Amino acid sequence: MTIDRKFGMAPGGFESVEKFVEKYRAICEPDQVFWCDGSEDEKKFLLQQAVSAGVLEPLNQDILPGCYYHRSNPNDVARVEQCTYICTPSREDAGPTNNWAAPRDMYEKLHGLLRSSMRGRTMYVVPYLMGPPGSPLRMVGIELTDSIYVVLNMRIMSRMGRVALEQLTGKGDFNRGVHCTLNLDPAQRFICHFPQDNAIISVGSGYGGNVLLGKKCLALRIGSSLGRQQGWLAEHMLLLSVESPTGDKTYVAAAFPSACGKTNFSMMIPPASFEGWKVKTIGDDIAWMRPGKDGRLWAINPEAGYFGVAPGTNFATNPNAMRSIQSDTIYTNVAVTPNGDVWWEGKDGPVPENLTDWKGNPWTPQSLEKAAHPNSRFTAPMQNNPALAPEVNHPDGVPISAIIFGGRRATTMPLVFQSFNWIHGVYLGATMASETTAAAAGELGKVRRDPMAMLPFCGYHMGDYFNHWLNIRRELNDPPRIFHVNWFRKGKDGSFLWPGYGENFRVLKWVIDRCRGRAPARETAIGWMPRFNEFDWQGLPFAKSQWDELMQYDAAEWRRELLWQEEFLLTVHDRLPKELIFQRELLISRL
Ligand code: GTP
Ligand code: SPV
Ligand code: MN
Repeated sequence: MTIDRKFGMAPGGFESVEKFVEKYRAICEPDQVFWCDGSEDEKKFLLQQAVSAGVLEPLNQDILPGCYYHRSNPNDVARVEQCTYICTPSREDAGPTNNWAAPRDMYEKLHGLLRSSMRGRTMYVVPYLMGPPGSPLRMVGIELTDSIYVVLNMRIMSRMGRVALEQLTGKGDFNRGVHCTLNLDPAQRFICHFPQDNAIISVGSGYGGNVLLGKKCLALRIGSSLGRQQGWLAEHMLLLSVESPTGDKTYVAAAFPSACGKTNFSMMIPPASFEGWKVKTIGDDIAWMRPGKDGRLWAINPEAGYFGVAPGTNFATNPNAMRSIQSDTIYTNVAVTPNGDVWWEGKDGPVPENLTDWKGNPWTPQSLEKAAHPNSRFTAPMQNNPALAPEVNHPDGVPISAIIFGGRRATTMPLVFQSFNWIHGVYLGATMASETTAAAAGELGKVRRDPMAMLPFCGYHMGDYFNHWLNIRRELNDPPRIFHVNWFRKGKDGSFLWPGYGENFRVLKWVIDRCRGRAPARETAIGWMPRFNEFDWQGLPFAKSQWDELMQYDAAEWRRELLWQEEFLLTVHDRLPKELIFQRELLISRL
């Protein structure tokens, strides 16, 4: 069978795409080159191929129509920060928070690994568009990959195929991405970014953020670097709209680190007592934001699907996610039931008696290991989301009123507080910390600094990044208000003090009311805070004593926190904006 094919049309910039493909065809020497057009026929064909190659397993098509299952190599189930490199000409430009390698050395090493690497395999050419067609922020990427799983995921996560080629400008300014699975040897796993060439090369992995190059690699690492040069922001943020009973809409962006609640927050359903309030999803992971002509900050979601955490997802915590993953979804590393349904820890209903776990082994409730990997995921098209906001396709995006930063903190951080102003808000983002999760390989539950949830994703010097945030303020005459939240504070018995999920709407409503000048607050040393009786408690019995525990800031804990913050700020000290040092001094004197 021949699947060597190309498009009949020749949109602008097509020649440079061909040159790029030809360059890596010559290096990788695939048996064939397959140009993806994004059509339905092609999807059917690729699914068939993936199933016959054993890459995907069809799930029960009566329960989960169009859904497939994929199991990763157990050594390859999360992002790998230690193998991720920013290859700028000078080490200083990558900064102390990134691994760095000289571009020439890294190209040489990677091209060595890529040489003849696709013999006996197919090289797929995946043109993809990040952002709505016609958006001033949109970006085209071409990902070359030898993984059919990557192609089928990119098809969900981005606007893939013809639509992307049609957005080429003819200046050759598309992202050049190369992915090769190699033999999944962790010693030969490299996720490398070349911002000055708008290029990415990823080898030795087949998993999510390592290989779906439009997502973390382009939309955040390369994106943040381009954003700095061009005056916009690429952020690890969800985007949502809140519609009040009277019909006014407020748009909010929120940055929480990986596996800290973005997908859940972006799809939340307000508690029943909030009649007439609606929350709609614009994005669940990434936001590109630029100052508009009107002096407001406008945001788009560059993605077209959700690569979401499965464990903990159920009809009580996130009904909209559950409805989004009933059809045309790829499940990765969850457990499978004997009749071809999927299961994970924290799914609705009783624990099944017999499962095949994420490693392919038989599993029963007595098994000591988890049935689903803690970082098991679903890949679902955003069109499946019943709460999808129509604005998701607006080329200009939506004007943001509030930015929320939040981490996973068992102690220290209250449920919510508001910054005094933009610079103080940038300080809150810059000094954020969170417990590590299964989304990245490494130790779990360790508190680490994760500025603006961008520690693994900022493609340049973190000090320059903070400066860029401060500079953006100059382009705004109506800047978003900035808040800090923590859904994960624990009481003395180790359980969460706050119910979270849909109940987070109460916090969101306070945030929106603050932006609209409708809610009072108390000025404290750390920021503006709601009082117990100023919070909207309709439908939720919540004890004042629990609220006090949830909202308190303890002087001893904060002294320790400040020392930690300083430790981190010292690492980026050479390019740290002085404004942030002043903020720290102000905070100390207030405390
Ligand atoms: P990435 O896709 O890795 O960027 O993660 P994310 O930020 O989208 O996190 P997600 O919404 O998938 O949530 C991650 C985990 O946190 C899941 O297991 C959720 O069940 C849990 N979680 C989300 N929101 C809350 C909350 O409000 N309270 C509590 N206790 N847990 C939550
Ligand atoms: C994250 O880790 O923040 C994710 C999952 O959204 S991945 O795409 O693997 O980066
Ligand atoms: Mn994420």
